Amino acid sequence: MSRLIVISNRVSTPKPRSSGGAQGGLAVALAAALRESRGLWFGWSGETAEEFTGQINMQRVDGVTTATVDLEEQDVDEYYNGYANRTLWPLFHYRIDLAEYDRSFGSGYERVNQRFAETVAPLIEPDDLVWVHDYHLVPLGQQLRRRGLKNRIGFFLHIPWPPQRLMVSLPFHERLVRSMLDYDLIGLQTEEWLESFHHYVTRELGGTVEPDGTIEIDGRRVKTGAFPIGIDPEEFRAALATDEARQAYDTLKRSAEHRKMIIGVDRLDYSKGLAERFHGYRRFLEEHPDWSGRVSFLQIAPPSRGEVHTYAHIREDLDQLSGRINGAFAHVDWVPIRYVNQGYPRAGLAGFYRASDIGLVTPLRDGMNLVAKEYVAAQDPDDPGVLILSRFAGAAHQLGEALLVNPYSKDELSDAIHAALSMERTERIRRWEKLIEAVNRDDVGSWLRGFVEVLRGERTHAPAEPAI
Ligand code: ADQ
Repeated sequence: MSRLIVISNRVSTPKPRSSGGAQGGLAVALAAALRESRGLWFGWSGETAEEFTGQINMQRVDGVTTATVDLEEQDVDEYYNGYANRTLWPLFHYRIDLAEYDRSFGSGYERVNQRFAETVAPLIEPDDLVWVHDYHLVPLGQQLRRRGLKNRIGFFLHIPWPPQRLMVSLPFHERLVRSMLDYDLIGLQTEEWLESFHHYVTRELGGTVEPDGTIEIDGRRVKTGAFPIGIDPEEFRAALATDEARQAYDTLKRSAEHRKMIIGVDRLDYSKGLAERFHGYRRFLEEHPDWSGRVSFLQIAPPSRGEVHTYAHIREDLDQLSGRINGAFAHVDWVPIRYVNQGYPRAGLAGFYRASDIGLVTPLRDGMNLVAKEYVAAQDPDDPGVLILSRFAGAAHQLGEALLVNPYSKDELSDAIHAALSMERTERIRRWEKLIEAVNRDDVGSWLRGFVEVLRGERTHAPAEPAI
C-alpha cells in the first residue's frame, strides 16, 4: 500500500488516544488513514521564526508522523491573514464586497506555497499518494511538479467554489486556476461547487468536461468530483456517553427550566450568518409574543481570525445585537439570547446539542457545515430535535429533511423557528430518521476512502450524489 502524505495549512497534531484527547472527526479520520499507510501530515506549525529556515519538526504520536515548519511573520501576514483569509475566503463565500486584493498578498501566497513545496518535496517517496487540502494551498501541486514530483497528487477544497462571474473579480484568477491543472484529482464538497468549477474551466480556460467529470484542457486530463465530507457518527455518539457530555446536558437542561432550547454553534465568521440569525430570532419574538419566556436561544461562537479586521467588527455587531434583543424582550427571570464567545470540548458540545430542541445552522454560504451533522448525530431517536438549515450550506444537499431556509430572510427564519417549536413528535422522528441515515451514509470514512480510491485510480469517478 502506498503511503499517504497529507498537506494542509495547519496540522492537527494527534492527541494520544491514551490521554482521551477529543478531536474532530476529520482529524481522527485522517490520522487513522495516515497510521494505516505509515504516511505523514505536513503543514505550518502555527509558530513564526525570524527567518524561514525550512527546518522540519518531526513528531510521532500514536503511530502518526507529523512534520511542521515555522513561517516568517511576513509570510503569516501575507499568505495566511492576507491572501487566504482576506482575499480567497470572502471571494469563495461570495463576499466580493469584503475581498481585498493587495499585490503583496499574492506574492506572499506564492512564496509560502513555494516554501511548503521545497520543504516537503524531499520527504516524498516515488510511490506516495499526495493529498493537498484547501484554499491556502491551491498552487502547491504545481510547485511540487516543478520540483520533479511525478506522484499522484490530489486536491480537496473544503469551502465553496464561487460562480465564474465572481471568480473573475480576482486579479490573476486564470493563473490561480491554471495552477490546479497539475493535480490528478480535484475534489469539491458538492455537485453545486463542482458545476461552478466546471463552468469556470469551460468559459474562461476553454476546457471541456467529460460526463465522468474529467476535465480536458491543452492535452491535459484532470479528474474532478464531488466528495461530501461528513463526521464520524460513532465517535460522536461515544462522546455523548461521557460524563462531560452528561454534565453539559444537565447544565443546559437545568438552566432552561422547562423552556425550549435553540442552539447555534459556529466559529465567529461572517459566512456563518450570525447577525442575520439574530435578526430572524428577533422577528420570531416580535411575531410570537406567546413564546416570550418559553424559549431560549444559546449561541456559542468562539472568535476566530482575530488578526483580520472584518472579524473584529462582527464581534462588535453581535455584542450590540444580542444586547439590544435582550434589552427589548428580557424579563427579570428570562433572557432570550445567551451569547457565549468560547469554544467547548466536543463532548460538551454533544451534550448541548442533545439538550436542544432546535439546531439553528444558517450560514450564508458554507462548503459543507459539520455542525448540522453533529446536531443530528447527537439527537435522541425517540424524541429528536429539529434541524433548521440554510439552503446555502453544502450540507443541505444531503440533509433535505431539515427545515431548509433562506438565511437572509428574517421571515423565513421566524417561520421555521415557529414550525420547529410546534412540530409533532412523529414528524420530528420521521425527519430525523432520514437525516441520520444521510449522516451515517456520508460519513468521514466514506469521504476519505472515496477520494483516495479515485486518486489511486481504483475508481474512475466520485460516487453520484443522491438527489434530495
Ligand atoms: P468550518 O468553517 O470551521 O470548516 P464546520 O464544518 O461547521 O465549519 O466545522 C466546524 C467544527 O468546529 C465543527 O466540528 C464544530 O463542532 C467545531 N466548533 C464550532 N464551534 C465550536 C465551539 N464553540 N466549540 C468547539 N467546537 C466548535 C470548513 C468549511 C466547512 C466544512 C469544513 C470541513 O468552512 O464548510 O464543513 O471545513 O470540510
